[in-house]
Amino acid sequence: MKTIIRFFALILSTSVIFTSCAPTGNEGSKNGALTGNAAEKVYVAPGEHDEFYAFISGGFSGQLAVYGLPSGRLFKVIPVFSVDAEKAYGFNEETKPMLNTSHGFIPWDDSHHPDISQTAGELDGRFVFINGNNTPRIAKIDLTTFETTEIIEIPNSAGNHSSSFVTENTEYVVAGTRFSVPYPQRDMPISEYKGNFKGALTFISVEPEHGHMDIAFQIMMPGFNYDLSHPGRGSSHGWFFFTTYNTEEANSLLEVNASQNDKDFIAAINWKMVEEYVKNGGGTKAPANYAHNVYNEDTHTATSTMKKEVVVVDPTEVPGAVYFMPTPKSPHGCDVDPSGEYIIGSGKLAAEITAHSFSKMIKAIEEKNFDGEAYGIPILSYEATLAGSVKQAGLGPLHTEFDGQGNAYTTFFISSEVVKWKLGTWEVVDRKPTYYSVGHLMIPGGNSRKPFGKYVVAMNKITKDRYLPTGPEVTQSAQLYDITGEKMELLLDFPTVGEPHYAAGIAADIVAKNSRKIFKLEENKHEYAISNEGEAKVVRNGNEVHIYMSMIRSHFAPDNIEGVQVGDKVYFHVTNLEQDYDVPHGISMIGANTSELLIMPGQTETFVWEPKQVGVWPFYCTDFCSALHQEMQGYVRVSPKGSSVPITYTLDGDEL
Ligand code: K7E
Ligand code: CUA
Repeated sequence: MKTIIRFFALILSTSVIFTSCAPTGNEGSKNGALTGNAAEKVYVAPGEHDEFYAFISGGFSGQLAVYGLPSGRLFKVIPVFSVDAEKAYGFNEETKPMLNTSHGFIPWDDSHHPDISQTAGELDGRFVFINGNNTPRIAKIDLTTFETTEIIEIPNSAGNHSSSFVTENTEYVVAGTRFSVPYPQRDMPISEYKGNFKGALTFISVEPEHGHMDIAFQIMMPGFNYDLSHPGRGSSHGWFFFTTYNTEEANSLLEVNASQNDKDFIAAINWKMVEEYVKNGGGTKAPANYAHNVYNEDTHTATSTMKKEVVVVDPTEVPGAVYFMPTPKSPHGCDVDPSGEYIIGSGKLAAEITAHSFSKMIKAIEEKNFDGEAYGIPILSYEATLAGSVKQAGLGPLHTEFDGQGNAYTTFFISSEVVKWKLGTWEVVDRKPTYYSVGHLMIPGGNSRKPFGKYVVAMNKITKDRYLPTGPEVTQSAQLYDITGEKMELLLDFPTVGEPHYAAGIAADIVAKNSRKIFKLEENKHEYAISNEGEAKVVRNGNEVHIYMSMIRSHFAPDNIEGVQVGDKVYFHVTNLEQDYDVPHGISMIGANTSELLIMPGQTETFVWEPKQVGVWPFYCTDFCSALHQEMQGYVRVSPKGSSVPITYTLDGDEL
């Protein structure tokens, strides 16, 4: 038995099987038999707009990238969990608090699963949420500015992977722990994992008007690994489903020791019941320490608050709220179809895809059709909840999406393909190769009651020979398929930034009309903002020098500054006075241990410069903003420490 598992583990962990093991009906050519008009279908003429936005996670880049579909054109990389010198995120004083955690300032994370906010089960296009795996966090991106405006750290959690999926009215965004950890965290032998570690499933409430996040409660589950999740919808709204692996609770050599059980579980959580329980005073207010970081659009500044308490719920104290559904072979993906009836579990080591039925699950609960329990949580009989399974679909199923027409599409990592099958009859309808080793796939609106259909995007781990080589490190990629016909059609390969895991897509017209063009100067409440050049000034306060600076085509005010000394901390507080669309200015200072600032019209940003050398040092605009952009520059005179040179500066050519 162990050798067989080892063999599977080896296949899983090593390279790609280039041609599909299953019958493909495809000639294994490099383009998957592109038909003549594929180019036409992805061609978006110069000046024309794409039909969909695709938000594709950056994986180990920690960011979220925005593409257009069907063109695959990259529009923006939104910095979320990692510093980004291009946008000064994590470098300027305003956004540094966004990356604060209980471990201090953390400049990076691993982001996997974006999900778009919903109203009544349909995408409303207000926010995108995304998880940071490594130092557990959930971020919210505002789709009027395409900027990260809130990050909340998740306590009692580790490898925040079964995250960040939203319920159908965005009541909650959910964060589930991949790694179980001691609860409360403490110094203890790792060998005592079993029975002592816990897996927190965290429900973060999202306030309807502004989307403000707050941890509502954490359910302390047995010490399994909680891998992925999706919300119920329609009839199953009010429930949330999480795949688990390592129900063996092994703590070493998991590739063997966590593959012993024939079935792991999908945990079904009746969150409405837990919500009610907490509302009535249930749960324990437990001490905790986690950061809640909020970016304020009026002050253009983020603040970080450390929170000290979280409501913790023991699932055995809320009978009827939590059940386990046995699911074969270390399931990874956990996907719910648009009707809410089918819950699909993809066993990484299984040859078939398992579909549970929500209505059968409810019946099994009513009839107490149990097959034992785990840590006091009832295990439902496998046969009682099983709706059906897709047999011999491929090797290594990972994730499933839906087109809203009764079809499901599942990725197979090992056999590198997307397989289309029918909900209810479980028959395979079509299969197309991916290049290569596909992870997630995405149909715009796939995690909602109303998918848009039309396209599926497959996101691949490996590209090998698909693009021009760029040394040992080659690009990751996405592939676009037309799914309007009975058979899928490969249309396009496009490179991605970082490793794409999941993505979220939405019709462009829902989002584009709300996109901000400028920030209004009169609404700028930044502590160091100025509203015209006359307010520009330089103020010394001990060894701190604060420069209140403005920028407009094509000069800075002030531009010449004297009286700065070695050892000073010089704060450049810079306001862009422009009120036109698409006229940012930048600023950078020689020897500054930070990035440039790229400042949008009406916005104020700050960087700190600590001059180390005496001399006269220039600064300049980094964004080619006008014909006289090269003239947009200035000087700072730096004198020795203790020098008697007074603070002076020039405004409009006059020295003050
Ligand atoms: Cu399958 Cu992190 Cu969603 Cu990647 S995970 S593939
Ligand atoms: Cu301002 Cu270039």
